Amino acid sequence: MKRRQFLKNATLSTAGLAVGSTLIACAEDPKTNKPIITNKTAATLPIVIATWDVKLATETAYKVLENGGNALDAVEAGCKIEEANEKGQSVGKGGLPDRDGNVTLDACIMDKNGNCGSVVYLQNVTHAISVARNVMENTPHVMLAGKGAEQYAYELGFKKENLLTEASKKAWEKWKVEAKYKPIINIENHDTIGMIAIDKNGDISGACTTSGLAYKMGGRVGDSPIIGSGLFVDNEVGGCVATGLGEEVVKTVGSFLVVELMRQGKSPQEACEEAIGRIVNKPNSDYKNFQVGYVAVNKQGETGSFGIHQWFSMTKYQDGKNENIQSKYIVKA
Ligand code: SD4
Repeated sequence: MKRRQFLKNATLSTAGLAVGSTLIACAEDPKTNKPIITNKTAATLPIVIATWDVKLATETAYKVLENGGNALDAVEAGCKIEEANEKGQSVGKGGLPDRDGNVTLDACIMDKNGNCGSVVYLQNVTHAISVARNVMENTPHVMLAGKGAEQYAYELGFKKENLLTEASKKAWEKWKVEAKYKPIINIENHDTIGMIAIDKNGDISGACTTSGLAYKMGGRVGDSPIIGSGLFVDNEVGGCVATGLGEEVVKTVGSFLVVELMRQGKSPQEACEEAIGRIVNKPNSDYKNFQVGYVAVNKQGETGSFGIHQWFSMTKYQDGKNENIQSKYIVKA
């Protein structure tokens, strides 16, 4: 494509542009108001990244994108896979309950235009992420909680289900024998799904869904449904999602922080590392006893991930390749 023709096609904003299925970095020169093509990274679109080893979820999302679907449809479809997976004990059906035996879900979603929707403390409905999307698209609100969120889900036609599976009930009963209330994430076994996708147009959306911290206090809400903490997307910069001990993510507004650091020029990897640094470098941080992990992607299609503990990973689907990648970390297993 000739440069003049490219400029004609380009939007005059600070943005990455998809040309065919390849992304070219593009920013506006403040003096001339003309786009500068930096060609920093020619990443192939589409891209899907997610927290933990969730290859079926990333594959599902990637297929949506390959078939011409947008990033928002992709992240919703991907997250639904884990919500329906009864074996995953941190998301949707089969999630571990709070200390009273109630499974309560938190989820949020964000689109390329900066719109967002969220549900907190949702019970008896598996697909919290789809309810969150409906809050975003079909209500004047951003967040619905508890009974109100559940009632809204039934109005939309979602069916009432018992989310406490036999396996999760057994695990809770075993926990009750000692019933030690430790607000520390079970670092060996958690798989909240957070996902960011960039579609063929170069547009970014993200989603995050969880049953939260196992055996939490009734009413406890973590980072996952809080825009800016569990998830943040800025279509001009990139997106980030968090997993791990939500309280620590909320205290540092983690995902927003990562995106803002990318806006200032940090790579996704550097931004994730700095955001984890803000947690572990606090005076008296107990970070050896909890996990927090971030995955991020920027508008140029570069990705990064970082966790406090070794057992954090990112799943990435790009160029037809679906891989689970061990994240860099601070504390060795
Ligand atoms: C929370 N961040 O509720 C969630 C838990 C989590 O994998 O990520 N589990 O704090």
